[in-house]
Amino acid sequence: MLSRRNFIAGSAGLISAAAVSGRAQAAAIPEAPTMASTAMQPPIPPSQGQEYQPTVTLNGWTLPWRMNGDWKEFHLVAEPVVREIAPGMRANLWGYNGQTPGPTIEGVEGDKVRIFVTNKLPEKTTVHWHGLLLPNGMDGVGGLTQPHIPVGKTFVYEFVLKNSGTFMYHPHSDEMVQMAMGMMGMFIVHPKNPNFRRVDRDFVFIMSAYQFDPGTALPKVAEMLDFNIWTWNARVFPGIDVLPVRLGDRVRVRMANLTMTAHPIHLHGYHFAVSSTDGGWVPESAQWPETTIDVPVGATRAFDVVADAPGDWAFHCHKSHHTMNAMGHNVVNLIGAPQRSLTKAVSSVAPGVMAMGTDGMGMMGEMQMPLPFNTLPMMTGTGQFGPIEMGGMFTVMKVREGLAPNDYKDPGPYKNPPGMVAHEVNVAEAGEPPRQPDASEAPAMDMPGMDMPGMGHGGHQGHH
Ligand SMILES: [Cu+2]
Repeated sequence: MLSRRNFIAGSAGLISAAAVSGRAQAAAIPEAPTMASTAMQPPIPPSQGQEYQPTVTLNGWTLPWRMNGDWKEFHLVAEPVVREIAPGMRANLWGYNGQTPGPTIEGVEGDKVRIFVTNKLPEKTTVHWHGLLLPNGMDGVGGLTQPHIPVGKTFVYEFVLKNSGTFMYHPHSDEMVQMAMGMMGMFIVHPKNPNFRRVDRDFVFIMSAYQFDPGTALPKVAEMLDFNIWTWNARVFPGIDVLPVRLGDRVRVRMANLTMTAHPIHLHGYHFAVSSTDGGWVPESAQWPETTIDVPVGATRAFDVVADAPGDWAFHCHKSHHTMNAMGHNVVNLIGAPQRSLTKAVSSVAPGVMAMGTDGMGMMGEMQMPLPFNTLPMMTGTGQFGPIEMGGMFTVMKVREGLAPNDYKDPGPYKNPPGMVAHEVNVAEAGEPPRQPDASEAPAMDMPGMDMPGMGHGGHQGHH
C-alpha cells in the first residue's frame, strides 16, 4: 500500500530528476533493436539537426535512436550472443543488442543523449563511455561512480556530447571477464561544423582477442598473453568486410583496441597520418607521415587518406601471428630441414604423421587439413591469383572508379591494367644471368679472430 510518506518521497525524486535531466519527458524506455546479421549494415543518415557523413561499422551496424524532445534516446541491452567469427566458427560471447561488438553509437557535438542500459547478463554490469568528457556520475565505473547494474535491471545515462571524436564503450564491472567475452562498442561523435575534416567514407572497427581451445566455442576469460583469435569487430579473415572506396574519396578509418597488446595497422599503397585519437583531433601541424599506425591498448586511432590509387590494397595488423587463426605457438621452424629424414624421424615416434613445413608453411593455405569442430584454418582465403594464406586481422581496401556514394558492396577483384602485374620471366629465352661465386665455394670468414673492424682479409677477398 502506498503510504503518504512514500508518495511524497517518490514525487520529490521525480521532480529533482526532471530539473537536472528532463527525464519527465521520457514517456517510456525506447525500443532496443537487435541485429542478427554479421554483414556491414547501411549507414544511418542524420535524422535532424546537424549534417554529417555517417559512419559504417565493418561487419556491424549503427544503433538507431529516437528523439524525445531535444534528447536523443538509445537503448543498449547487455546480453549473451552467438557471433560467427568467420564461416566455420561460431563463438558464445557477450555483447549488446544481439552482437559483439555492440552497435556503434553515433551523435553530434552538442547532442543531449539519454542511453538506457538493460542488463540481461547472468551477472551485474555497467557501461563506461571511454574518452567522452562527461559528469563523473555518468562515467560508468561500478562501485566508484555508480552502483553496478543488477541482473534484470535498467539504468539510464544522460550527458551532453561535449567533444567530437572516436570513442568506445565497455563495462567497468567484472571488467576482465566482460571484455574477454566481447563486451565493447564504438561511440562516434561528429563535429558540430560539418565541414571540419569532412570525409566521404568513414569506417569503424574495434579490435578484440580471444583464446579458444580447439573445438570449443567459449573463450578462456582468464587468459592474459596467449590469444589465438585476433579480431576486427569479432571477425577474422576471410570473414572481415572489405572497405570499398570510390577513387578520389576522402576516407577515414577509425580503429580501437581493447585487446591486451598493441596492433601496428598497415595499409598498402598509401601514406597517411593519425588525424585523431580518443583524446581529440591531432592538429595538422603535429601530424607526420606513416604507412603503419600503432594502436595502443585501451585507445583509438583514426587516419584520413585521399583514395587516389586504384587497386586491392591489403590492410592488416603487421604482427604476423595476428594475421593467422587458431594455431599452436609451439611450431618448430623446419625451413630447410630435409623432408625425408624428418619424416623418418617423426614417423618413428608417431606413425602416420606427416612432417610439414620444410619449405615454409604457405602450403597450409592450400591444404584441406582435417580440423577440429568449430576451428578455423590457420591461413586461408583466396584471391584472383591464388591462396592468400592469411587469417585474423586482415582485409582489403578496394579503391575503384565510379562507386556510388554510400555503396559499400564488394566490387570484386581489381582489374589491373595490361602488363601491370608481376609475372614470370622466361629464363630459357632471356638467358641465365651471370652470378657471383656460390657462398659455399667462397673462402670461409675468419671467425676465430673475429677481426670485425675492416673485415679485410676474410670473406671479402673471395668476391674480388
Ligand atoms: Cu595485431
